[in-house]
Amino acid sequence: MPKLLHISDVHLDSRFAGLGLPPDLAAARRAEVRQAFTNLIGLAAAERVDAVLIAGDLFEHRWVTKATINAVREALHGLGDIPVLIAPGNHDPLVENSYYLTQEWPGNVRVFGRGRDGRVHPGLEAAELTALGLTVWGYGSYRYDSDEDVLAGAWTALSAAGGRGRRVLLFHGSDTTTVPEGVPLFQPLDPHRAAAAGFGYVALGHYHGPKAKTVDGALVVYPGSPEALNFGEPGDHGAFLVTFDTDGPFRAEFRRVGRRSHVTSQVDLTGVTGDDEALARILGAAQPEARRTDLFRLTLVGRLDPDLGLDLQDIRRRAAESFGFIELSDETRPDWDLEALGRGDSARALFVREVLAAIEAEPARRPYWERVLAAGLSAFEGRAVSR
Ligand SMILES: [Mn+2]
Repeated sequence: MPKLLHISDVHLDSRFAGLGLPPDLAAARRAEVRQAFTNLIGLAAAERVDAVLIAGDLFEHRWVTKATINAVREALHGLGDIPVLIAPGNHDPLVENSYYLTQEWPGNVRVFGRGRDGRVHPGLEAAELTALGLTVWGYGSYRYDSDEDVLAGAWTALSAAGGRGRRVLLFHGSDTTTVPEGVPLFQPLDPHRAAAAGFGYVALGHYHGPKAKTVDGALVVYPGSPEALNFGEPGDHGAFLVTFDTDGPFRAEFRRVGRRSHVTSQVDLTGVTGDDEALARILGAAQPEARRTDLFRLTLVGRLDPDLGLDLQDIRRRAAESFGFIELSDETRPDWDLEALGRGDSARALFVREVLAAIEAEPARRPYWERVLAAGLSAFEGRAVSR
């Protein structure tokens, strides 16, 4: 049974910026991304796939080194006669000095959008995989930003062309029926139109979480980044192995490749009696092996005895000894007895009643008013404000 490997969004040589990673960890993550790509090529060879589809953002054009590009070319060359089809995305677009254009690529590699003259020729192109009875239509992005419906003109011609059902679309863009929060819209694609144009498998890239769904009989898949790139990319990461019969539907099986997960969660400190117990709760957020490997962004929550006075700096320092990477933010709140504190004619009672009224009037700003309350009550008691 024919088999394909569908990869996307490897983001080789991503800087891992904006995460607050120490430089050596960011460098380790870049090496792990390179390793994830090597592992995927190894998977393609081990599974004896008939073709490899790369749906864009293979590398970050702005940061990728020549050494990385050479390693990629060598790895793809190592696949021998297994065809590798690449549809560049918005991080590795076919700009003038793109390595896709300036470098020789092995004979088994085809980059959609790169003409025989080594220049950009935008538009949807067909690659016939005759041995598989499959036509892969691909589009090479050549811009960093584009909210243009670049396939708009292609659908009618596609509907008229032969080979329905045994067609694959390889494309980097946004499935307009499910746009994840915070992901910029890039080359919008309506999967219903792709299904109507006869594509049985829609091999997408751009969204970084793995997703597979059936739309009007077409299997529409985002493999996601094989190694998670930030805290917006929780869960398992990898690629999809795709199989199909001559007449049957396409099937896609997820294979995990990513080494480290990004974990965002809360740790409830309600009821702790001191630093040691708080630390124990934080360590309890993950298994010891996961603490070493995965990256954690934990928020401390819950209501604490106002007299407890946790030493957060010390807790942070001790937690860091057990975690490979941990970010701790404190959203705990003192467990004041507000009803009692708000009774009477004291300035403090008046203050408490005013703040409670403000919270009631502006529930959306509750976190702000609770900080006001904590600061004010601490001041009334001559206590230092923690944070
Ligand atoms: Mn991407």
